[in-house]
Amino acid sequence: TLMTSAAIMVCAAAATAQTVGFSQIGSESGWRAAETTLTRQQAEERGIDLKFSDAQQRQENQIAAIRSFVAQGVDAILLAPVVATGWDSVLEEAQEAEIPVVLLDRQVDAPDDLYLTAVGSDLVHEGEVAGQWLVEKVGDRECRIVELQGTTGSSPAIDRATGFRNAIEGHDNLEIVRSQTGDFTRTGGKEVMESFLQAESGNEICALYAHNDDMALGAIQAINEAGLNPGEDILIVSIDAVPDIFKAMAEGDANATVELTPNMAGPAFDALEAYWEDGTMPEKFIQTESTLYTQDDDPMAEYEARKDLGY
Ligand code: GZL
Repeated sequence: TLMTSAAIMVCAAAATAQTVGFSQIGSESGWRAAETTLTRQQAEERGIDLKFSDAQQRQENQIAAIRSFVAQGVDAILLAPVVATGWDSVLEEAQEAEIPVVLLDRQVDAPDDLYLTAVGSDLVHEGEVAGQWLVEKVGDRECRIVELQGTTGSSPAIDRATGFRNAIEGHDNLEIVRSQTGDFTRTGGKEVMESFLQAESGNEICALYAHNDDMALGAIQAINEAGLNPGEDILIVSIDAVPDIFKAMAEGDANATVELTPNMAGPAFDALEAYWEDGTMPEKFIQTESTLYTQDDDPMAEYEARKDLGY
């Protein structure tokens, strides 16, 4: 049968469509789900054929996915690395196959010639912004802080801990009295906050610093169930700016969040398209912004602006 000219054009376009393998960590948080949604949308808009792999938080699954993408001969690989170490050999395999790798939202402890570029925020700065907000909020008041850390060994957990400690250094009235990973999940945040409340019963907890909003939202549930008032008795500061943290702010249950854009794929695909076009080499680190939002910033308007973005 005769193919229409449009069908022929589509075939031609498909013949030149780039194929990109995406090794995603999983769906541990609302932010992670939004990153996946936006990556799929960006690929669709740009005519990129995206091969998606969900590692369910396991590095070995990410390494297997990268090997599979290399075997398929994809044109590029996106990697959101669950932890910072253990990537050198698989990245060398991609390099030998001349397949560019772009890191999304987390960093790796590996030579930077093993990836084309890394798109992400300044994770230390995010922790500093969160800590600075608390310093200003409490003034000279004694403030015993509990901390819900991200996934152990991940660059956000390491760097957000560092940044927050940088900010409170020299303010002896602020002290981190408990710190434990909640693995970036609501369940983890709730369970660890319950243990903090039990361990600290009789002692005042002035604030919670959570490395992401999902752990903060789980902790808010635990604080309410303990008969305390989140956002009042215990100040809550976290990172991501997912829609539900703004709803919590509007209800007086949370106080501040540091925004992390879920659109890492836009800058990643821009860099890849330039590289595919004429070998343009991007900066090694493409930094996204970190903006503080508090209860004073019309939280329900921020909720409305984000609620349909795929969180
Ligand atoms: C940070 C990113 C973190 C988010 C969490 O860059 O890797 O992973 O802050 C997510 O919500 O789990």
